[in-house]
Amino acid sequence: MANRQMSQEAPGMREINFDGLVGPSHNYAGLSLGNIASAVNAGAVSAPRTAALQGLGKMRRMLELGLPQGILLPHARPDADWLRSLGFSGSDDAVLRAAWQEEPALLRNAFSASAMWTANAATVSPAPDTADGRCHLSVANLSTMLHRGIEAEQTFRQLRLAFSDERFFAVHPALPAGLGDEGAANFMRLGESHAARSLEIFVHGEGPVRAGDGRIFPSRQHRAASAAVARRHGLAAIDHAMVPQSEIAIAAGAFHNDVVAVANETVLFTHEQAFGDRAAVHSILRERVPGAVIVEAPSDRISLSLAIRTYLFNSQLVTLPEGGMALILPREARDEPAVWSWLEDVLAADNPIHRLEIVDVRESMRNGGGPACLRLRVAVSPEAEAAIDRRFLLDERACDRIETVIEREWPESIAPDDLGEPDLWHRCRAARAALLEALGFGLGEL
Ligand code: SUG
Repeated sequence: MANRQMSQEAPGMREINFDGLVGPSHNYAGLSLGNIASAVNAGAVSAPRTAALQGLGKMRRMLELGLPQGILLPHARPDADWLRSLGFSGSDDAVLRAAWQEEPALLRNAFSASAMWTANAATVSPAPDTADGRCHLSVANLSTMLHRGIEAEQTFRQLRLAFSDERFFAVHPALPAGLGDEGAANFMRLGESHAARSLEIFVHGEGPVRAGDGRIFPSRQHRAASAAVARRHGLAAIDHAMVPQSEIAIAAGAFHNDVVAVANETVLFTHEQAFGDRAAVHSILRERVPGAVIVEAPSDRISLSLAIRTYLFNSQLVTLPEGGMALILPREARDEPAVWSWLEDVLAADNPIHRLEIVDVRESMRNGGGPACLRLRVAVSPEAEAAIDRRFLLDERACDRIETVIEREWPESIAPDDLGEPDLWHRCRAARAALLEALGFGLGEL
């Protein structure tokens, strides 16, 4: 480890997961090209209330494990202001009505609850890794997908509010749209501990990929975007690496790298075909991460398509307060015998993973978002943690308040044609307003 002798330690650091609460407008409009689950479920009837309760259940589980848990709030949807920027005018209802009549596809985009997948909200470089010793957050522009590109403005506002203390945090706005940036979904941090100066791995695609059947899969993270984020965050050359995503994985439906790999402290938990150059990734880890452990699923036991269908690698890999690591897996991974038996072998082997926790986030999964997609990781020192706006941090009481609002206000179901119904527009707006009030936010703040 000669290369990383300048290791900075920030004692007592811990990682907070900020989950996106599933918004009241959650629906299946099939908006994401290259995301197989989103395409397969297009036109299905969604269950926003169940979806939000499932997500909240995962947050409660993390608290039960003794881990800190944060929340990011649903964005205002349907987004009449965005439609106004596209030339519709009048009151919110007039704008939404005109969009539904003239360009229903635009209204569908303005309706998406996709801000729930906060792994895509930003890329986060914790303080030990950066030149100025602050935690840097770069809002993702998500510009490859129309519905996701709408998120950056409201995400920026929320992150600026949550992490407003500039002694500890620097929040950067989104990059220009030409540089596709999908945030932490194509990013991994590996080091001795959350507190140690660590290696940040940025994973990018290299142009659209054509699958064997002729389908085109976009690469959503551009190399130049990752490089810009690394520069803005003040990462030393030795502290970061740019590695290409595997085209085979993209063509199999891994539109983000966090569908096929996840890292935590010393451990990389990955599919054999996750990276364009597997050997290069292994040698980077060996050279730059002391004690790196690679837990890899061989393709002959877990095919890529099985990994993507079950979202095995979209689990959260977390360090438990008592030591060791747990995998927070989607129920789909439990239900597949081949996956479960490989996981049992992982538990029995010599590595820090010693606990498997199953969560049910099926409503999100049906749009291509597993447990890891639903959270943004921010590792902080105790002082920085104390500077975070408390309203974004959860305890059981806050979860109870949120649950009451979801039960009372979130629609039970949304069918495709409901998107044109004024009653649903009003309901979504009122539901979000009730949530903000319950958590002590003014409408104008967000
Ligand atoms: O961007 N799905 C999201 C899923 C994001 C998953 N995030 C991570 N892997 N980190 C996406 O493709 C579907 C919405 C729809 O089709 O209505 C959607 O946007």
